[in-house]
Amino acid sequence: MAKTIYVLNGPNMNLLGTREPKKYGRATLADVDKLCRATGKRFGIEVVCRQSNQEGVLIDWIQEARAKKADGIVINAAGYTTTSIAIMDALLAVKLPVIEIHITNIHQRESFRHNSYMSKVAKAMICGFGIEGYALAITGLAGMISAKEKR
Ligand code: DHK
Repeated sequence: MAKTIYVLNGPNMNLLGTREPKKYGRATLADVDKLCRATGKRFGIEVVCRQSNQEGVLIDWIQEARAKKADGIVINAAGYTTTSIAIMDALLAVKLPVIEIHITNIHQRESFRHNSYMSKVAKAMICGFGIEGYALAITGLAGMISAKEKR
């Protein structure tokens, strides 16, 4: 059966390309979505890309991923990473493999960015690779999904 994963981006990620380019680079969210779809295609996985500035909308999409029988989630919860117990609970509730991703190396930044609620429930976390991290996250998740299939 065809596989699907959701790639969810949180607040301000719609501003990629113009937002603090020294930290986040010049690539836009459209570039990220394109990279994600192309990476998924290499593994025969359809990638659903979504971005919202609102916590509840992100939670609805996490629940939708489960309802639509998606195989996993890649999430950059951005500013909600360090605050949202509600997003963490949604990820726990849907019982899908989750990969957390950040464009920057959050551990080299301010200490308030270090404590990630997503890391508490994610299978793995990638940070500091720029937007290439999304391709790495999808590649890793694709490996997990196919390993699970073989079990
Ligand atoms: C993006 C954000 O918006 C910040 O709030 C995080 C993350 C870091 C990133 O590197 O992709 O702290």
